[in-house]
Amino acid sequence: MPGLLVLKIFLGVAIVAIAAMVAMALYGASSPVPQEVVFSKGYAVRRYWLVAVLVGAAAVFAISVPHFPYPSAATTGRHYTIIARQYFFALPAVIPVNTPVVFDVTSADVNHGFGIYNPRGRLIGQVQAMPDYVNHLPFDFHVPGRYTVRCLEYCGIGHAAMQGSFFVR
Ligand SMILES: [Cu+2]
Repeated sequence: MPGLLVLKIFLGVAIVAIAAMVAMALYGASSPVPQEVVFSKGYAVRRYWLVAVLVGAAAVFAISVPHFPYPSAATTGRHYTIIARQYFFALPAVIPVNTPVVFDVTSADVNHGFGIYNPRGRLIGQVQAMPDYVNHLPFDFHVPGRYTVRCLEYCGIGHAAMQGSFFVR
């Protein structure tokens, strides 16, 4: 019963939110706090807040950027040109297994999506196919089989049927 669970969560959050608003209204109604008190308490924290946020953001940036999931050498490998158009893909018939390849993906008309699905039907990679622009998608297939390509961006009336396939062997 997911609907009942959602209702319970909604009611729980709503009760907490209403209780918080009532508490704030009661607190505000008691006695006005002088502006100097608000300044000395709140602004003391605010003075260091920007520095803390900047230091934290810089630390997260420095830690996470080296682990960015895209390879830096995106153009090493055998190149295959992929042209998407309404409503099909011009694809190579066979891609070699265990070989670094690069899909050079573009479009002949409007924006499309180039989504690769493995033989088990799981999406394993995707990139935009854009007119007058080439996106490079590096790949290394380790499992032979029939891979399906589907358009992942609505591109017109035939979008839902826009797919193709290639073999990895
Ligand atoms: Cu499409």
